[in-house]
Amino acid sequence: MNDPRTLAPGQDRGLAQPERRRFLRGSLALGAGTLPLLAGCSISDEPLVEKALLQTSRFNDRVQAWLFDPEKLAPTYPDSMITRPFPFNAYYRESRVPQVDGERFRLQLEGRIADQRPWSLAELREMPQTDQVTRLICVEGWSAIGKWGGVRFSDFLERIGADLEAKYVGFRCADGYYTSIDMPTALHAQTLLTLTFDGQTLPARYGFPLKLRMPTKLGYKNPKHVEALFVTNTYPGGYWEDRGYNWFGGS
Ligand SMILES: Nc1nc2c(c(=O)[nH]1)N[C@H]1C(S)=C(S)[C@@H](COP(=O)(O)O)O[C@H]1N2
Ligand SMILES: [Mo]
Repeated sequence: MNDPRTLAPGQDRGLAQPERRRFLRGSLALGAGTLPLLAGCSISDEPLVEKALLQTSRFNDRVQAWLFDPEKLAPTYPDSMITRPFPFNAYYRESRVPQVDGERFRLQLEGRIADQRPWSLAELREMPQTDQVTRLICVEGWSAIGKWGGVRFSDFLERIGADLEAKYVGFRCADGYYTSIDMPTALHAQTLLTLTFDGQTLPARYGFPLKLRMPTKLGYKNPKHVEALFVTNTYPGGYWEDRGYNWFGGS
């Protein structure tokens, strides 16, 4: 379902090629000093330039601080500041949110993970739970405060014998969405594999049955409807990341 090609015009908000190039060139101004690679190379040398700009774009991302300071905590808020109603966002409209059967659901584990036994929701609920009230920031220009609860992701990765020296954790979702994160963020104290929103079972629109919630990352890095995760050293990309958004995507 939710093949982007079947969406109404304008609904796939991916960056078209010219926009993407402009987006990447925007980082030239910021990164000129760090681009010796570009000296003597024509700006129309697209693949090389784009590759350099993409690297610069990543390097200059204002959130790179997180890469070097994994101990830093994102702000948390009192329950009274929770945004109600909390906004919904996806690459499709709310009526097309996937309906996942929680009884039959099993989280699939792949890649550099010692114990790849799939997990039921009941088993995940038996692990120690924690919740936090944090701000979700969407690149489309809105932010909202919500309360998510679940398993600390670092606890889960340790429990399943994930290779914590690996570079990436990738996610596949029930709606075809996918994304991936760096291991330091996966192990960050505020990164939660969430089962609840605002004290209730995660509603379908906010990602039932599982959403990976990271207050240190922009909205698009927080996958909803997670059905499989894998640990890898091969760059996995992401749905919006492959359409020009920064991979690191911190907030
Ligand atoms: N599976 C899936 N996860 C997703 C998305 C999506 O389209 N599908 N959109 C992302 C984006 S861009 C945002 S801003 C948040 C929105 O989460 P919310 O609906 O709980 O506000 O989900 C993120 N995770
Ligand atoms: Mo977003």
